[in-house]
Amino acid sequence: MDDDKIEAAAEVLRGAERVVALTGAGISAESGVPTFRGPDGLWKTYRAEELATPEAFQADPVLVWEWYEWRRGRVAAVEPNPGHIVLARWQTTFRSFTLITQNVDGLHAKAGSADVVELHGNIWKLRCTAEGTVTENRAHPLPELPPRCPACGALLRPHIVWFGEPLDRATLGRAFAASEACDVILTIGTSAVVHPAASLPLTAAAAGARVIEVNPEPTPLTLSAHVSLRGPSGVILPAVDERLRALRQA
Ligand code: BV8
Repeated sequence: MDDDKIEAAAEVLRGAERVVALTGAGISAESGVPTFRGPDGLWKTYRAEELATPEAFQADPVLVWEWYEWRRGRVAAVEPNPGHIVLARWQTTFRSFTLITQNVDGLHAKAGSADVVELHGNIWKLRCTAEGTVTENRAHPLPELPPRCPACGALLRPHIVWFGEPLDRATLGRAFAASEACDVILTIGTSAVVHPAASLPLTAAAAGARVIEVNPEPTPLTLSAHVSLRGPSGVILPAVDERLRALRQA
């Protein structure tokens, strides 16, 4: 861990009033949730881009549901890690703090974060393919695959944004508005290749915000980052938080 960079990040955050954090699969890696592009990202032989599409669901809803059931099982068995917990604490540390996630695992809420902007949906929510009604269902395993709507009998699908599908307009609007108005944006555990999520930090930087990146690997965002912290977020974020509190007490 590079102490100078931890210090630099804490210094940037010390004077910040409006802070945004954008997270990806990497923040849940230390909890045991597989990332998409990491070594454990594959399910059987499929890539996410193959299964997380309306075409895949149309072609074989049972296969797609088996994949989500496997992920629901993995997520149900794990707990938030110190990275999630620091971000939950930061919602009361700054005058305004907006937590935007690409993750569908719900671990931010489980760590105590309220009002999380879930760009790509939530794995514990199901949607009726006929009526569009969304229900929360945490049963694992689901009694029947594919699950059916109790009201009309139509197929239920995960309430998740698949590749080629638009994000919810209000949710995306909130994310861009917060990014345009922030002093600092943190990008944590994301490979920054999936859009429109990956353009949020660029939007913030273009509006004058400082960018702090947390990732063991460099990403397309590293060049735009004022501070790029190399390491696992479950270790880096508590270290930054500790320095920040010391600086604020000083
Ligand atoms: C749309 C839900 C249009 C599913 C997901 C512009 C340019 C190029 C392509 C496009 C573009 N605009 C649109 C596209 C197409 C596409 C896209 O971006 N494709 C990519 C692959 C190039 N985007 C879309 O299709 C979007 N929709 O554009 O609709 C439209 C508009 C109007 C009308 C009709 C259509 C929808 C995108 C959302 C898809 N759904 N998730 C599910 O989860 O089942 S995306 C999914 O993949 C995740 O949610 C996430 O967003 C992404 C994975 O990225 P990461 O989270 O970053 O994870 P990854 O594994 O890649 O990286 C992990 C990182 O963590 C690594 O860097 C690693 O080093 C790091 N790490 C590892 N361990 C740790 C760590 N970091 C910290 N600590 C650790 N311990």
